[in-house]
Order: sequence, then C-alpha cells, then structure tokens
Amino acid sequence: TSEQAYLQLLRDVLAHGVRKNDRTGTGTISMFGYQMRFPLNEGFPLLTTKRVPFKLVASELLWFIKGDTNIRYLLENKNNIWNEWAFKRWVESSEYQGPDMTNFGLRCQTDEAFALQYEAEMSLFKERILTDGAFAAAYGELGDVYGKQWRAWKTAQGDTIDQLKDVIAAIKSNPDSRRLIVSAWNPEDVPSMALPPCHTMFQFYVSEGKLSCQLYQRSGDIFLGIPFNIASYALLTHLIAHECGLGVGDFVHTLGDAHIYTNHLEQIGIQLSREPRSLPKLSLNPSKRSVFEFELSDIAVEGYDPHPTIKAPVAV
Ligand code: DHF
Ligand code: TMP
Repeated sequence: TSEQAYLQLLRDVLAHGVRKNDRTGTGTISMFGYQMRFPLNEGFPLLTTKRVPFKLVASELLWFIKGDTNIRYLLENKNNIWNEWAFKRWVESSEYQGPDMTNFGLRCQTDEAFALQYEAEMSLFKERILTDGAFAAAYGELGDVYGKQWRAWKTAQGDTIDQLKDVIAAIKSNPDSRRLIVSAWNPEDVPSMALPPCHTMFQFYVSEGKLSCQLYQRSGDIFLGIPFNIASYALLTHLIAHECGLGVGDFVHTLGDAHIYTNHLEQIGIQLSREPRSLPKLSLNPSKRSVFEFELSDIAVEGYDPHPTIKAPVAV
C-alpha cells in the first residue's frame, strides 16, 4: 500500500540522515529534500502501523478552513495538539504569575517533579481558555498562522484575500491552470506567529477528471507531525474534489528538512517491525456540497484497523 512510502522515509532517514542540532535542543537525524506520493484511489492514507487519531486531524483541518487561529475551538473538540505553543506564549507573558515554566518541553522529560507542576499549570491554562472569553482571546491565539493566511491574507491596500475560496473557484473555472496555489508563508507575519508554518504552500492539479495536490513542507517531524500532515492534506484534497465534482488523484508530499528527533528512535523501531494493514476508506456526508459547510460529524473513516498507538514526546 501507499503506507510503504512513509515507512521508506523512516528507513531512508535512519540510513542516510545526518546528525543535526535544532531549535528545540532535542537533536535530530535529518535529510534535506524528499518526496512521497500517495495515490488516493488506493485508500485513505491514514497510517496503520500505529494509530493516528483521525478525529484530531479532521478537527485541526476544519479549524484551518474556518480561518480560526485560536486554540479554543480545538479544546472544545478535545483536540490538544496545539496547546504547548499557546501555553508558551502565556508563561512568557508578563501577566503569568505561576511557577517558572522556562523550557518546559525539555524539562518535563528529565524532571518528574517539574512534569507534575507543568501538568497542573497546563490544566489550569486549558480550563481558563475554555471558560474565560477574554483570557482565550488574549492567550489562546497562535498569531497569524494557517487559518489566517488561507482565509484572510492581508494586502497592502488593507483588504484581505481568501486564498482557499479563490483556489476552489479557480479549480472549477480553470482546471488546467498552473497557478492553483495557496501560500501560508507570509514573510511579513512570520515574526508574530507562535510557530512559522511548517506546511508552507500547496498546489492543485487537475487531469482526467481527478484532483491532485502537492504540499511543500519546509520542516517535518517524521514520527509525530508527518502522519498528521499526510492525512490532513489527503482529507483537504478529498473535500475540494467533492465540492468540485472531481475524483481524487495523488497527494504528493515534498519535504525540506525531514527529521527524526533522537528521542523517537525507539518508537520508530517498534513501528518498523509492524506489518502494514489495508488502508481505510474516507466517508463524506453526501448532502454537504461546499468545503465550508462540513462539520466534524460529516467526516469519518471506515475500516480503520491500525496497530496500537505509540506515544512519543513532542519537541517544543
Ligand atoms: N512541533 C514538533 N516538534 N513536531 C510536530 O509534529 C509539531 N506539530 C504541531 C505543532 N508543533 C510541532 C501541530 N501538529 C501531535 C501531532 C500533530 C501536531 C502536534 C502534535 C501529537 O502529539 N500527536 C500524538 C497524539 C496527540 C494526542 O492524541 O493528543 C500522536 O501520537 O500522533
Ligand atoms: P521549526 O519551526 O524549528 O522547524 O519547528 C517545527 C517543528 O514542528 C518541526 O519539528 C516540524 C514540526 N511540525 C510538523 O512536522 N508538522 C506540522 O504540521 C507542524 C505544525 C510542525
């Protein structure tokens, strides 16, 4: 199955990657420039060699599509994948009065007493985001990240551009276009983002009635982030194809700095020892037509029978 492309990435980086230090202080094995191809008619590319939480992938994508950049929506959907980056802004702000949380990501991994303190502060933070609107507005914000750039890119004239709406209209009106691009990389806004976009730009391509998508990802955490990113862009391609009355072609995933964090090596060993299973199928509510109408309950995978979850620490 097309899962082999991902397993081959793991093997290639283990075999040919080089040791490289990184911003988070964790250490990586890294390779520059890599491409995978997932033919979407072979099944939905949700990895089976470990469980990938599809509902979290879907709620994150719907959050981007809404143009939302505040983690409150994610928390309301029990999605915790962006908490650390909002929390970091909170504990670095002058309003924060709790225990010192400097470098919390790394310290949690070596200091158990600190990890307990962190858990307590993080649950207070989540509770406050969910119950205190003013606090959420101030500290749930990640800055002008994906949702903002996709739906409301600022122009020099002071208007905004809805790149997602425009690209869908262009796919319908001019499917042969070679300009079907959405960019999340906005150099003016990069300094104000909690994390500059990892999936920086994507392009659509229509041929023989099928929609393909290629993503350029500048930086990829191969064990934790990339399985999400593959599923997320596959889902986006399906949603847009559904609205445009097209079939699905390939998802092409192009990586810049593709890296394995050195504290994920044991987990990857386990994953590579497992036999891939058949891929699930995506099921979309046929009564929803527009990408912008979809809700979480309209999206499901069928026949997903993965090997068990493999936990790993995320580098902050
Ligand atoms: N930083 C780093 N270092 N790696 C990332 O992959 C990453 N991804 C971000 C933000 N910053 C990042 C946003 N996406 C997880 C997956 C995707 C994601 C963030 C986190 C993650 O931890 N996944 C776990 C399960 C999480 C859960 O169940 O709550 C996994 O096992 O896939
Ligand atoms: P960086 O900004 O220093 O490149 O750090 C970002 C880290 O997050 C890097 O390990 C890549 C990872 N990442 C993904 O792999 N996928 C994602 O969707 C996001 C947001 C981050």
